Amino acid sequence: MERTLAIIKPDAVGAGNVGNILSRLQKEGFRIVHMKWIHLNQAQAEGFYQVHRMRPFFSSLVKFMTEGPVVVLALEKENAIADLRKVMGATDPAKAEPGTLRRDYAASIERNAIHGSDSAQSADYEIAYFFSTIELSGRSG
Ligand code: FUP
Repeated sequence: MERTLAIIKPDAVGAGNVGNILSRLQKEGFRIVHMKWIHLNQAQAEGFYQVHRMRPFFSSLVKFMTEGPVVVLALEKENAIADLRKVMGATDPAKAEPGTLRRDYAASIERNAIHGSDSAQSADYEIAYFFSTIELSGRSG
């Protein structure tokens, strides 16, 4: 079993698509291990996207990620990391395959509905970024 971190982004939360996205993830076989509703502040969003801090879109991305609440999920499944990326679709929804979450729910490369970890190392880092020791040591692990 593998774990990955997903974030239902402010555009999808604001549009009322949390239920649809959770339902789709569960239909695809992901088990929700941890879940959190949070409205990130600027420092928290900047910290999460620190690998992109030198990119031209960084400040706009941080502004978007703090415009409203997000739903953060630790998901478990065999091949969770690659499979979530497949269900999400390409970063740019115009290039995302039909039936992917970004094709169905995203508006642009920035307002793209959902985040998913891109590697095992990112998944470990990102799960620990959002979930505390008490959550990660509970009975769901
Ligand atoms: P992804 O892993 O598919 O989320 O995409 P990236 O890691 O390449 O980018 C991370 C986030 O940066 C994207 F979700 C949206 C944002 N981004 C932009 O806003 N503009 C860009 O040109 C590229 C990425």
